[in-house]
Amino acid sequence: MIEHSQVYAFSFGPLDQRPFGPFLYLASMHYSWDDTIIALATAPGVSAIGVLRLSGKESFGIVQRLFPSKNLMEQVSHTIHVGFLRKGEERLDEVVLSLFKGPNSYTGEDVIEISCHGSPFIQQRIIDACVDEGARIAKPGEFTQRAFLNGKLDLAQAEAVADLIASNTEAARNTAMHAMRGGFSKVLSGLREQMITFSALIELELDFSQEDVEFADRTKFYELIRSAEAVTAKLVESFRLGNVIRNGVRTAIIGAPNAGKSTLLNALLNENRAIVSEIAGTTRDTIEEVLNIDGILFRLIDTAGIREHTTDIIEAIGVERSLEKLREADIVVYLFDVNETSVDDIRNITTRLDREEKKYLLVGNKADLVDESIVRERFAYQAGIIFISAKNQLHIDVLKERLVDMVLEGRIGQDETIVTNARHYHALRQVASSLIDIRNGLDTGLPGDLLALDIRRCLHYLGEITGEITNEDQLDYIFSKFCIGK
Ligand SMILES: Nc1nc2c(ncn2[C@@H]2O[C@H](COP(=O)(O)OP(=O)(O)OP(=O)(O)O)[C@@H](O)[C@H]2O)c(=O)[nH]1
Ligand SMILES: [Mg+2]
Repeated sequence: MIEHSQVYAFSFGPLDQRPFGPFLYLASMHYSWDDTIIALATAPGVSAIGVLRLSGKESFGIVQRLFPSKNLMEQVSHTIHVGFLRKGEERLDEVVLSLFKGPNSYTGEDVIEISCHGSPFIQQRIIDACVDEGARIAKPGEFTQRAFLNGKLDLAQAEAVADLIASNTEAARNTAMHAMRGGFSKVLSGLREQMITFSALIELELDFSQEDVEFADRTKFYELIRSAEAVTAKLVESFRLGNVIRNGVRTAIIGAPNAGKSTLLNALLNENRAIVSEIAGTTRDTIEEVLNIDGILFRLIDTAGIREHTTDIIEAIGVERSLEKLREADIVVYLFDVNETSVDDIRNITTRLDREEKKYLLVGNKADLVDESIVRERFAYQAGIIFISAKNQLHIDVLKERLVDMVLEGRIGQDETIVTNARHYHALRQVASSLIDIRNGLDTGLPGDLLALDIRRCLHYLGEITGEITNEDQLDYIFSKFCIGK
């Protein structure tokens, strides 16, 4: 079904020595498909307008047969045209056509977008008519897959398109947008190019192995590997933040019974979500709610108050769950009643949280019942405690700010490259480990041919991220997770 006009094999050393099996090594290519695909590009359901998109060789031919009032092939690319779509005598709808002639289109092929009325019935009639004329319903992500295969986007950028569509917070949108514009790819392809240069020189040495020459300057290469390791480590580390941006920050509110955890949850959400009472042990099960603060999604978890010795079985189960939530949390908000808590209690708690290697915030509640300055003085040894009154909504904004700071740690500039994609993360970890092997190889004076093998492994995984090296199954899998019409 696919016919490719130019495919260049791209590898280092003889093709039969390629170490990673049946991969497509892509350098520069242009695909053209026999079939023309169609899908609804806007959300299904009733709306003001809906957009249908066609891509492929026959786009113009298919729409032309339904749109008799103008000769579409004679029109200039990137223009719009109003008229009726007809099937035989029947008028399907009055529509606006946007014409994009390849290669200057999203997919690189001839593309037509049909803006029609937003009735699912009309949209289906138009899709059926196009299918009758020879179009095929697109698979999920197929438009973007074609864009990728035509070199319009690299794989990391294409995946960012999916992230962008799925993003539901400001922070998620920013990272996806940055990746889509190629921020991530730029870092990696820069690295890859430098590695390729060295790799080529080392491969060249192999051809002259009898003569004992060194073309590749080992000291320079060593420097390159060092800086590559630093870049990769930063990217790998950014995944934790990336993950959090995509999926939300798990924030567990932990503390003794009656500390005011449920009251705090309600104050943060600004609604009466959890039951509050003066009876210790009110919350038995955990309650989860999401909250967007400054574009970051927090998954707030209210837990059962933790006390060491409880005779109530249900409460004991609740406590067990709280401890579990504590272990799973990205951030722990440790809430305590300033009137009931001693300095020693706080010391014990911080030792425990430090031991669990948890990020935590210490929050002293019920500050309304005492003179705040006295309390501040009492806990002065422990920096960074936030004093609030959950009940009176006092300093809740300070707590929110601190939560955001804690996630970002001042790191997220608009242009910061953050890895949000698990596939990239796993490939980057492989890159990191092969860089260590290369460095060790240089340290121990490993022969060129073995060094070359490690370098190839590293290049392979770098290329996997941007899609310079992919296999077809993997591509199908990646694009199948897109929505239809994209
Ligand atoms: N004065 C004052 N009372 C508060 C404050 N926050 C909570 N309370 C009261 O403290 C009591 C316990 O509050 P909850 O929110 O149910 O406490 P909890 O930590 O969820 O308790 P458990 O679910 O039993 O672990 C209630 O009577 C609240 O009204 C506060 O800031 N000031
Ligand atoms: Mg509670």
